[in-house]
Amino acid sequence: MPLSIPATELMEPGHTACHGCGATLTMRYVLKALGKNTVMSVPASCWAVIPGELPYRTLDVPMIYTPFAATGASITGIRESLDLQGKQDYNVVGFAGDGGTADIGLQSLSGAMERGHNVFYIMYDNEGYMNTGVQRSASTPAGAYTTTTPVGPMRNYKKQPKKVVADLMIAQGVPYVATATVAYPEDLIRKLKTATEIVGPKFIQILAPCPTGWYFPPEETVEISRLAVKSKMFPLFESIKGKFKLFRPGSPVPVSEYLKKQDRFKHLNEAEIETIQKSVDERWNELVSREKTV
Ligand SMILES: Cc1ncc(C[n+]2csc(CCOP(=O)(O)OP(=O)(O)O)c2C)c(N)n1
Ligand code: SF4
Repeated sequence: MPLSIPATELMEPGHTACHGCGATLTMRYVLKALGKNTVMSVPASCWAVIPGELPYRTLDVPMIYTPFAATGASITGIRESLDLQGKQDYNVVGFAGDGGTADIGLQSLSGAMERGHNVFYIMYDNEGYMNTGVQRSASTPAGAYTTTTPVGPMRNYKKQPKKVVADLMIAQGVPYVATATVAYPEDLIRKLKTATEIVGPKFIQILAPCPTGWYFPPEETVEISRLAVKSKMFPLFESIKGKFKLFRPGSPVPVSEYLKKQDRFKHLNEAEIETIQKSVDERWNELVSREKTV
């Protein structure tokens, strides 16, 4: 059977990620889409560890480690320097976790996008600071247990809603903004390829389930990322020069189907799940109306 995604592998075996790591699959698919003329800038995160140490690095593309807050600044510098050398055919990619994007790198990201550089920024969204022990980020969804939102007698789980960086980027007028997830590699790769055709800044937020921090068995990564879309917890959309398109899952499921697969939500009672369902429905309706108004 012919493959529906590029056969090229630019990620070698032997990485140091946990079994079933969605962030690792994300990198693999991103490189399949962008090809070998790609330069990666990675801040402090799981991905600063996953490729391993020289000379055993598992990526077949150049990669620079950048300070946690500086991914946006670093990709614009790399872009400028490649352009000066006449190397316009290189893709310059910031590849950062949600902590490094929604929280600590947001100013640098926003600046890079505002200056209009021809760069990609990929946010792999594992919804927490996983590399340092599963702390909450602004991108952690409401209801989740993390080590900084513990669920003891105080039921002090994450109470604030997820900050959706893709929404911020659309509001800022970034010409290409999309969400994707590893359960739909064809969609993910198509979005990256569409983005390649746009000269200017591109921002893609990719849901990357983390068995270690979401507390589920490693073989369920793809199923859980599919349920994130079907339950509308993580809607897939695309905004091309302001034109907004929403993907409608064929057989939607209630959020409980998604939540019950992950022990980070196991403390939630029925009323709390109902509250999450309501906020998911409200956001979905808002996205549907956004599609109609642009
Ligand atoms: C300025 C700074 N603060 C804190 C750290 C420690 N640190 C390293 S990785 C990390 C978590 C990164 O979280 P995220 O960006 O979500 O990526 P993930 O670990 O989930 O892949 C932290 C806090 C650091 N390296 N630099
Ligand atoms: S902690 Fe999560 S994101 Fe980090 S390597 Fe393990 S599975 Fe991947």
